[in-house]
Amino acid sequence: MSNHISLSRYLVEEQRVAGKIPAQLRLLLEVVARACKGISHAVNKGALGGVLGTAGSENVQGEVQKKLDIIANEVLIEANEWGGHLAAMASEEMDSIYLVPNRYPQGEYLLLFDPLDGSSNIDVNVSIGTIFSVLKKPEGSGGGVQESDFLQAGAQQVAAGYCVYGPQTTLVLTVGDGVAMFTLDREQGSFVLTQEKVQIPADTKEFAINMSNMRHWDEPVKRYIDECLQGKDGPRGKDFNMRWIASMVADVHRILTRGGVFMYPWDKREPNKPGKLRLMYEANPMSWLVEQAGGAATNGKERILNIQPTQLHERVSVILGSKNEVDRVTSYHLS
Ligand code: P6P
Repeated sequence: MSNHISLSRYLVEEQRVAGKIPAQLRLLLEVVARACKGISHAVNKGALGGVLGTAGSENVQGEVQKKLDIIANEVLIEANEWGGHLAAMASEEMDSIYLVPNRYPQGEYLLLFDPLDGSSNIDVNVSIGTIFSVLKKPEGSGGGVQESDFLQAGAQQVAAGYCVYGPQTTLVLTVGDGVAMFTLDREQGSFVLTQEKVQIPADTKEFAINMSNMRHWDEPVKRYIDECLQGKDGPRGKDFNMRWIASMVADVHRILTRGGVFMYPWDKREPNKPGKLRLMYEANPMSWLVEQAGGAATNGKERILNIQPTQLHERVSVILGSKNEVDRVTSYHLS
């Protein structure tokens, strides 16, 4: 019998022993994990399941939707709407918020998600993932939930995580008590604790950025990357490695596992947009995970978790990972 701790037992102990989460939040996280198992199953079928390719539609971001984007979104909605722990949901794939239907009990939590991040990698069999963030419905918001109820700074999250669908299916979660990783045991059909109290090294020799955008970057980012590229003969005095998977979940998972700095900064291609990545359901959950693992996350100028959102699908510049590197890049922006 494995001596591994199941996700369920971990969450019960976070509720009972650590007093970190109430029962309703524990139930919500169990349901999200179950939905991720269902998405993993669909993803793993690939061409055999007829789930590859585009759906012939666009999302609110104006991006072509893949069939699996829509499948993953539907799995999350259907799994979470009836349990009584949620008041509403928001998704990268839906223009507006999704209110829990009146035929189901209403809960006190708001669930936000990118149902399948990195979907440009689906058809080429590269790791993708689901990112989720949990907020509490504001007090006194009465029966109805408005989009404005979702517009809370990332520091207000009560749970955040992702599930990466790669060689392993791994759920990574924080409820404010550090970061824990759970690997899907397909024989048992359950997530099993395989790492807890994850720590990101403060220093690194590995950066992640889409180098093809170099000519569009602002000067502080150009300076930082140029210094890395100069290697041990340059001001950093050491050689750097580069990775870019074009799947934030996979890049962040690597950073949580061995350190590194991930950057998707503002660039001149669309100067009126603060960045490419979405604040509410990509940057905020990933930033909380990274901070809970001892790392840092800024938009170049301020802590991402302090940003007060004004729109549900707003974008943000992201620099996150090993604290000393994030601090350096941020200092270049502020100098
Ligand atoms: P690019 C995926 O579409 C995503 O939102 C992130 O997961 C990823 O880090 C980034 O965009 C990749 O962007 O411009 O390199 O394709």
